[in-house]
Formats: sequence, structure tokens, C-alpha cells
Amino acid sequence: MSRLQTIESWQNLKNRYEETKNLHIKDLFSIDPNRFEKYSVEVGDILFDFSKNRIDDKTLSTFQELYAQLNFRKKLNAMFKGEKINNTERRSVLHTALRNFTGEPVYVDGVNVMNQISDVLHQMKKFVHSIHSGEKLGFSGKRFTDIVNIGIGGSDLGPAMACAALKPYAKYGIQAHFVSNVDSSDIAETLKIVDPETTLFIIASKTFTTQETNRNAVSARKWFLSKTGDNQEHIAKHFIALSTNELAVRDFGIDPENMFEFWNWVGGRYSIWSAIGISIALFVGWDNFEALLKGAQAMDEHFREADLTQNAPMMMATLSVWYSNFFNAHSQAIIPYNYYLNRFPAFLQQLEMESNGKSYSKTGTKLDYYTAPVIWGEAGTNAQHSFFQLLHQGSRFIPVDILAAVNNPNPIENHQAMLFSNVIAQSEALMNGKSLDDAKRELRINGLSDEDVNFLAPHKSFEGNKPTTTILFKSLTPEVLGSLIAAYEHKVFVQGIIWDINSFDQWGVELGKQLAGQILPKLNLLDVEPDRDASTNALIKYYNYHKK
Ligand code: G6Q
Repeated sequence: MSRLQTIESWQNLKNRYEETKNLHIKDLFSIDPNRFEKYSVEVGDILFDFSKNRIDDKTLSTFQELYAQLNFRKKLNAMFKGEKINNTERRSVLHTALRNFTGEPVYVDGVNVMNQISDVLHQMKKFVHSIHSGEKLGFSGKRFTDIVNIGIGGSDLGPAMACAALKPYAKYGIQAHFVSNVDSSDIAETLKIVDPETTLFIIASKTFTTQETNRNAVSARKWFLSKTGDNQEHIAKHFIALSTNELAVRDFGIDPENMFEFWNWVGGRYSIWSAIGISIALFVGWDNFEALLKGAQAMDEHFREADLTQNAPMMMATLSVWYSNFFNAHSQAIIPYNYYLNRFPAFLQQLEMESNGKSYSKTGTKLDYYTAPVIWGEAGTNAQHSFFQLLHQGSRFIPVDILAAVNNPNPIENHQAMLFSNVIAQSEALMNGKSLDDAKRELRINGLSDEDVNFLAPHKSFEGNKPTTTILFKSLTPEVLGSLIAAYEHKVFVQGIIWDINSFDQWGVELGKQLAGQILPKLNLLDVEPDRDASTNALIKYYNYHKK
């Protein structure tokens, strides 16, 4: 049996589930009119409303006991202090240090990493200014107009999501492009629209050994040289690297002067705050990048100080565990009612599923409970016209996070009021549902026969009692975005503490990297490999036969 199952409060949560599983959220509001005040939290410009969830005081106090029994505070401090909590890679986990403006030192192996962080931030800031001011120009003396970030996974999703989210803050007339996929169409489509004289290529790779990134980087370099008279000296002006691996950067032909370093205690999916964020700074300006970091730091402080019911990331994690492990929820939907947050669900997919999609405890015991749910989502209101049917009437239990800004940077007549009324209406409808009697009453009012009423009513009724967490913010500013990302990062950390897993390794991703390396040479062979199964051999043969 896993350790978690032996903890008394975990067993009590099972009882609590049995006692409360049939309670309806709307009844919880009738019982306790202060429910919203109790179960909502404001952090800076963000309001987290947890009150439309299937929780009550007793459930939360049982979770409180669980956190105490798990020594949660001690574990939280261990992360912030740089202890090597990523035990399978024997690394510290210090994305929080990257946005630490408190002046407090943070030590790894006796070294205060704040000095290295501030050096690189300084180097980044200088570089960003020199591009924006025109001090640094392309090889032909023209200003940079485009940046192409070549990276994948954690070296792509964060900056790509943030540049999309902060588009209204873009200044200096720089267009940001992101190339990640080894599918040649990705780089080809980007190269069709950029000008070699005015484009800066950013090779973003923590390890600098990732197949897709290296392949795309080589193609970009080849294209660049072919368009610029094959002069290797121009590379220095147009290629920079973000990496922990100086040797590989040098081998690729990028001068270490043009390399922005980060460290192995920054996980890929947590690296947006490091040099990996340089594309954001180039796109929206240094002040806005710094505001993003400060927003995250504000969430860090909140997370370290607030008690459970007033702690946004802890509440998010508590609800996720409550639903995953007791209500058997297999997935969680993320619906931003915000055009600019269209990449946010994809970013969270990696953050949550790569961090907590694990089946073994930190000490190597096979777990006997569910860990990370599947994270999925799409921007509203579009999502309402596709999968909301399943949220409302499907047979699965799916908690939903709804995110929305009150103010729109592009106000046009009543668009924003329409958008926002959908936010409110959906969370209300998911909770309230519509009883069979109400459905029948409506049909009768519309003049339907008894036969039609009885036939149609079940199809027009909604169970309701579907939990939503609504996250509202005044506007989608860089600070708000920083705080939101940090809130989800900490949610993932708290889940990992309860599930007793290492949220900071990713051996499943490493497997993909190994396999890609093994299969590549085989694609050139027509002969089948006797060691491979018939299906794999047939697929390789199909490829070889049909390739032009
Ligand atoms: C993130 C993962 C993974 C990683 C990519 C790219 O946490 O480790 O998504 O970011 O595989 O790796 P490199 O940055 O080393 O190229």
C-alpha cells in the first residue's frame, strides 16, 4: 500500500466524499450565504472564485490536516530554499529564484545563485535594449523587425503562449515567430515571411541536444547563409542561443558572447522566467518582461504566506486532488474567455501533465491512486460551440477552470459585455443545471403535447452540480499573466506533494527523444528489421515505398 493510503486524513477524505457526494453546489449556497466570501481569494488584480465547487468547511479542514501530516510547509520551504527536491535528477528546483526581487540570497551547493541570475538578467536587458535602440543592427545595417524562436516543449510553449497573451503590449515593431516542430513545413512557412537582413534567430534549448531544435536550427542557418552570400561572419549578428550547454552552443557556431545562460535547476516547462524568456522581452519590451516576473513573484509571496482557504494555488491543487482521487475525474478543462490566452491551455497541458503524469512515488513505489488528470481546453466562446455539450450533458465528471478579463484592450460596442455574460452564464448553468420538471414546464409553455413533453424533457434536462473555478482579472497585464502562470506552477507543486511524486523530472519525454534517434536511420532502409514487430516494419516500408 502506498504511504498516502496509510495517512489518517486521506482515509477521512474518503469518508467525507461518501458523506457529501450527493450534495448539490446550489444547495451549499442556500445553506451558507457567505460561501462566496469564504471560498474566494483576491491576489493583486486577480479574483479566484472557488465557491462553485463541491467543497465545504469540513472537507477543507480535513485537507488542512492532510497538509499538516504531509509536512507541507517544510516541503514548500525546501523548494524555495534550493534543496534538491528533484531527487531523480538530483537537482534543485528554483524557477522561483528567477523572479526573486526580495534581495534574499538563494543557495545551491553553497553558491548564491542570485548573483548568476542577476548577471544574466543584466546581459539580457542590455541585449534587448541594444536591439530596440538600433544599436545592434543586422549585417546590412538594418534594424531587426522579426525574431524567430527555435525551440520545443518548455523552450517554446511558455514564450509562445506569453507572446500571444501580451500581444497588445508589443512595441518596437518586432514580430515574434515560433518554430518548434521538426515537420519542415513549420520552419518553411516562417522562412517564407521573414527577411534575412532583419531577422534574429533565437536557438532556445536547455540541453542543446534536442533533435527537433537542432534540425530546425541547422535549416535556419543554411537558409540564412544561402540568402546572405554565404558569409559565416553574419551568423554572429543574427543567431543567439539560450542554453545551459556552452560546449554544444560553440559547436553549432554561435559565439558564447551571444549565449544567454541558464542552469540545470530550471526545468524546461518552468523556464519562461529565465533566458528562455528573451523572445518575450524582445517582443513586449524589458519593462513588461520585468512586470511578468514581478507578477509571478507576487504569487510566490502569496503562496508562501496564505493559509489553505485563502491560498489560491493550494485551493486549485486541493480541488484537483479532491476531484481526481475521490470523484474519479479523469480530466480538467481550462477555458479562457480571452482571445489572447488561446495558447494557455496548451501551456498548462505541458505544465501539469509533464510534471505530474507519473505512476511511481518519489521513493520508487508503484502508486495505487490516480495522479495528474488530462488537461485540455480551448478559448471561449468558441468552445461553447464545440465541446460544451459534453461538459453540460456528457457522462463524465469534468471540473472546469474559466478565466476572463473584465476589460478588453480592443473595445468595440457591446462585444465585451457579450463575452462576459457568457462567462457568468456558463458557470451558473454548469452549477444549476435544469431539472426534468423545469424542462417539462418549459416545453408545456411552448405548447407541446404531453407525448412530446415526456419524450423531449430528458434530452432538455441538465444534471448540473458541475464544478467551476472562475478566475477573473481586471485586464490581462504582464503582471497578471505572471501571477496566473505562477499560480498554476504552484498548484502542480502542491499536487505533487500530496501524490508523493517528483513533479520535476520527465523520463517519458526523454524516452521520446531516444526513440526518435533510433528510428531515424531506419527510415532510409527498405529492408525490414527482424527484431521489430510486423506493424512497425510495415509502417517503415510504407514510408520508404511512397516517399518521393
Ligand atoms: C520540459 C521538458 C521538455 C523540454 C524539451 C526541450 O520540462 O523537459 O519539454 O523543454 O524537450 O528541451 P531542450 O530545451 O533541452 O531543447
